[in-house]
Amino acid sequence: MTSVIDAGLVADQNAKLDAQLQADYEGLGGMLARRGLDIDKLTALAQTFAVAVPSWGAGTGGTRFARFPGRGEPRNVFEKLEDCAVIHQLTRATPSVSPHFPWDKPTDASELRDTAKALGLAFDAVNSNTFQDQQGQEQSYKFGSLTSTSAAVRAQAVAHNIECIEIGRAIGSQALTVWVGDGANFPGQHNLRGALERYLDSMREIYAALPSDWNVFIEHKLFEPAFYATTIADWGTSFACATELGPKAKCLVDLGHHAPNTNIEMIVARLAQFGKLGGFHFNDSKYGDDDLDSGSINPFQLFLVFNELADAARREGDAFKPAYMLDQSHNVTDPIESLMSSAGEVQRAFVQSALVDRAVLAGLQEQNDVLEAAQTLKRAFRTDVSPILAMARVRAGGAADPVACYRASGYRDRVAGLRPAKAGASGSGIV
Ligand code: LRH
Ligand code: MN
Ligand code: MN
Repeated sequence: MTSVIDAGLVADQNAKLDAQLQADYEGLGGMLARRGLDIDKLTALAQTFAVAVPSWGAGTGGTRFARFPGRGEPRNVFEKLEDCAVIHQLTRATPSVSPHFPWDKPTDASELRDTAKALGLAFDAVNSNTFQDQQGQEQSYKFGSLTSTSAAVRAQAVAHNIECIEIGRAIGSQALTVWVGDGANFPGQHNLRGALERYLDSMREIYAALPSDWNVFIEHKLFEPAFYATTIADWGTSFACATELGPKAKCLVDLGHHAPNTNIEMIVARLAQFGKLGGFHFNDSKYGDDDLDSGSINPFQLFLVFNELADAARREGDAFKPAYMLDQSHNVTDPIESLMSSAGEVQRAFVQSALVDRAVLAGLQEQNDVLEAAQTLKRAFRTDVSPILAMARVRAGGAADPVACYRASGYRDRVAGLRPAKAGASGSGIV
């Protein structure tokens, strides 16, 4: 595996933090031991955690309103992979990348697969894009894609999804994520039922093209760009469609795609209970689909999601393997730093959820000891597991402090010299 950041520099940076980390680790280990928990087991557990990086998160596409180009932005999928390799090298928690087509469409899929492999990366779910018109495209998605009233538009959108499956196959992916912006901006624009019927007809064709070991993830989103009635607006519609399509169809929960205050952990529990939890797009939000870094606004919600995942894993065993992916994009931080930070925050919630003694919690719930049950979760959430996360990284060859190490490496300066700045323009096309 090629190390993009000099391994000697990582070792030097870690050495500087070693004494401090050992002391913090011992202190936390003692505290956890008093709670009956073995810190080394938790560190080993932390090392099993993996979350995929969204290729589009490596750019500073930013907001829907403007582009403020970042220094050294990747100009193509190969440069995005290089940035993703940095993220994985330092965090050891992001061994795969989720590409988006046609943004990342390769001229040679095997070259893409081999480049990723050489960088120590694999591919997670591939994403299709029928929410945007591409240059030279025959039919426009202005009035919808898979739900369009035009058979020609639907056929084009279906063909694009099938092409995504073909590219995905060639690069070793095993899932297709379908998010469509289709919907209505005005009452009366759509026949609400008719649009969903057309969606299902289109999805049946895509489903039929899935290889036997593939899944299709249906990603719901409450609103935007459709502001009156989005066709796949909620987990209920997503669940109904996934059920209608068959066992390879599952639901994908993007944390930012719900109304404020929605109980997302309960959605997670419901989907897991009925075998339809396909995966996640982790991010955070205050208002809508804000695409902020994971854990930056509501870390307790993230913990509660992982609390449900831990419960589901205990019930379902090894068969329970939802796909973990990040989905974030904004333009006020260095995307590599933000993605490293998000991966760490999701991993933190995963480790914190393992601090909950599920048998004890079940007993408290049985006895209706509400206060102690709530405190059990709070105690886990309040525990600062940072030394476990740092030790997990160091033991796996990563960085004790990924952001500090990345800054010390001068990677951004180096790529800024190699990758000319893109002009700022309005409308990034990132949704
Ligand atoms: C839609 C979405 C979906 C897209 C990505 C770019 O808002 O979350 O996952 O593919 O953004
Ligand atoms: Mn998403
Ligand atoms: Mn989104």
